[in-house]
Formats: sequence, structure tokens, C-alpha cells
Amino acid sequence: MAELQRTLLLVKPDGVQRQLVGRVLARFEERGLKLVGLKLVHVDRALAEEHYAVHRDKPFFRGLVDFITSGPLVAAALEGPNAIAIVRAMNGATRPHEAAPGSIRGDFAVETAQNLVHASDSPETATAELALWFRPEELLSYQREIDRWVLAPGD
Ligand code: FUP
Repeated sequence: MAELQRTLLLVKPDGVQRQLVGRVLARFEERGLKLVGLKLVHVDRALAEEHYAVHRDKPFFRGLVDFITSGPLVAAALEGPNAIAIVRAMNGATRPHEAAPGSIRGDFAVETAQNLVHASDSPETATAELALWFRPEELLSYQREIDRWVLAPGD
């Protein structure tokens, strides 16, 4: 029985503008991950700077915050066994020319600065990012009819 995890996925403003939200979310649904939170948000600089605080001293930080605040984005909370690693793998490498074909960045992106998606990279980051983007009551727990075909008994 694998560890059931929750993770944050963002379809960044380029994904919304390119009308890729449905296709991106469909990949995670098809994989078997469960949507437990979902919203369209136009974030302010304060939230963006907190989300990317780890990059505060990097030369690309200002451009990154400009980009992520440039238009609405979709924030999703995804749940499943090993969800953190699964979502990272499905997003693909940060630099799209290194992202494997079949990954979201490997199929839809060419620029690091416009690489469509973000996902939490560890259990600690997932907990912190989900708390940053969602209020507790916006994260739901529910059963799906398909769960017995997707999840191991007891998951
Ligand atoms: P990831 O976890 O794959 O989103 O990658 P990082 O946390 O390393 O980077 C976050 C974002 O910063 C990337 F999605 C794009 C931007 N970035 C740059 O613009 N240039 C860089 O050299 C590295 C990251």
C-alpha cells in the first residue's frame, strides 16, 4: 500500500492563455489522481513572492513573479498514492528542452520561463504550498466510484 499524498499543481498563466487547462487537468484525472481542490485565481505579488520565496535571490525572480501575476492561473490539489512524485514526473523537467516527450512540458512547452505548470517537490513543500493556496475548507475528502479500480484496498 503506497502512501496517499496531496500535492499542489498550478496551470500557470501561459496555460490559461493557451487554453490548455482542460487538457492538462485531464491528464491527471486519466492517470487516476483525485481532484480535491480547484480554483481560478489571479494572484497578487505578495502570494507569488511567498510561493517562490526559495528563488528570492535568483536573477530570474522578478520576471518569475511578473509572469505568475500576469493573468489568472488554475490551482489544483491532487490526491493519490505517491502523488507528489507522479505529478512532478508528468510535468517533466523544469527546462522544457530537457523534458521527456509525453510529459506536459515535453509536449507543450519550449521556454523555461513559460513552462506551463508547477508542482510541489516534497511532502514538506506540498503541505506548505497547499496551505498557501487553499483554505482548509476548500480541500475536500470524498470517495469516487472508480477508487476500487484505481487504489489498492485500504488506500
Ligand atoms: P520547478 O520546480 O520545475 O517549477 O522548477 P524551479 O522551482 O527550479 O523553478 C521555478 C520556476 O522558475 C520555473 F518554473 C521557471 C523559473 N525559472 C527560470 O525562469 N529560470 C531558471 O533558470 C530556473 C527557473
